This record gives sequence, C-alpha cells and structure tokens, in this order.
Amino acid sequence: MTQRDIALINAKYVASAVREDQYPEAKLPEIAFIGRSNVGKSSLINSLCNQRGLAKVSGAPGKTRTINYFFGELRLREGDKSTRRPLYLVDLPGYGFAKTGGKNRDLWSRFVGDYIQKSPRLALLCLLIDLRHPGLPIDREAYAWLCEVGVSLQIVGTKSDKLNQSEKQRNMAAVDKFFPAVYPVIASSSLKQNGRAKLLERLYDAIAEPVVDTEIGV
Ligand SMILES: Nc1nc2c(ncn2[C@@H]2O[C@H](COP(=O)(O)OP(=O)(O)OP(=O)(O)O)[C@@H](O)[C@H]2O)c(=O)[nH]1
Ligand SMILES: [Mg+2]
Repeated sequence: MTQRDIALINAKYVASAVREDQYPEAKLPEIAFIGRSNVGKSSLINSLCNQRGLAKVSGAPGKTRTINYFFGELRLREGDKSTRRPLYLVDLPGYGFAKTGGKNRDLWSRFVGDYIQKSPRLALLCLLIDLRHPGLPIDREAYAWLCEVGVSLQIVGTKSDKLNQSEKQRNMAAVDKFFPAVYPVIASSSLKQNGRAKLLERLYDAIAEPVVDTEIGV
C-alpha cells in the first residue's frame, strides 16, 4: 500500500474579524477551532502548520480575542501523486474566560456564535477538550449548543502529553461518552506533535473539493 503523507503548507495569517463584513472574501472551505480559553486552540493551529508563532499563544487565558483566519493548503502525497486542498483555518476566542454579553447564555461572545451559524463554508469545527478534564459542564454546554446548530464536529483531546497511558485511555473513553460525534476523539499534543497526522487526515477528508497541483493563493 502506498503511504499517504499529508502536510499543511504555505500557512499565513489573512484577517481578523468580529463582524460578518470582515470575513475574508475568498470562497474557501473553513475549518475552525473552538474550546475553553487556554485549552490549546492556537497552539494546535501552529502545530498543524508547523509554524511557531503563526497564531499567538499565551499561558494566560483569553489570548485570542477575535476570529483569526489563516490560509493554508492541505497537501496529500501518495506515491508520485500530489493533491492540494486550499482552506482557511479559523482560530476562535475561547470560552469560559471573559464575561461576555449576548445570547448563548454568555458562553461566548455573540460574534463567535454568529460566525458558527453564518459561515456556509464551515466544513468542520474542531471542539477542543482538555484531556485531563473530560466532561466539564461548560464544555458540555458548548457541545449541546453546537449539536443544536448542527455543525460537523471533530472532538480533539488536548495536552495529551500531560497524562500517562492509562489516564489517557480512560479519559478518551470519557470524552467519547460525553461528546459523541461521527468520528471518535483524537488525542493531541501540540508540544510533542502527537495526533497530528491523524488530525491532518481528518481535515483533508472534511474538505470536499480537491484542487490538483495548483498554486492557489489569496
Ligand atoms: N503541555 C502542553 N501545553 C500546551 C499544549 N497546547 C497548548 N499548551 C499550552 O497551553 C497554553 C494555552 O495555549 P493556547 O494555544 O494559547 O490556548 P488557546 O486555546 O488558544 O487560548 P485562548 O486564545 O486564550 O482561548 C500555552 O501556555 C500553551 O503553551 C500541549 O499540547 N501540551
Ligand atoms: Mg488562542
């Protein structure tokens, strides 16, 4: 069997938005990342793109305050065949930190809820759950709201490097129980790059339209 090798290449920052009219104009599929403040959304984007400092990371929660768009291309190499799928990675502000107004029972800023509901090209939403703390009420509330909206979800269990093997197995099972989705949770460590290849496969498959060997930019 030929080896499938997927990489996220040519990543670059494109735009920040808090309103619909600030969303970038290029009609590309989007994959967004949501989760509690400090769960590791921005770090995961950097790890997937293999670029430190692409998305700003901080030890203090509440670092990402706007919807941040990054352009990238998912490149699949299989034997001597190479296929590219351009997309936007969308880094969202975390919930559970800032006091915010609006609906969604103050879970997150209104503009985050608007983005999720008003983005027709949102192909996949990665919901990040800290693997050390499966089933927190705030994550369950977010999950329930997302299920109601009906967005396609991939659960990612973050900071897996902080658990030993048996804790990891146990907590992954708990995450799958609390947050059922079409695909099971993917355990991830941005620090150690664990789970990266599996998640890249998932992102690649989530984007329907293949674009073969072109140099699409923005
Ligand atoms: N050990 C470990 N630490 C991580 C990992 N991912 C992120 N961190 C750390 O967790 C902290 C928060 O990471 P961010 O990527 O800024 O988290 P975020 O979810 O984007 O946070 P907000 O933007 O505030 O919502 C930083 O100190 C990171 O270095 C991981 O896989 N392992
Ligand atoms: Mg962030």
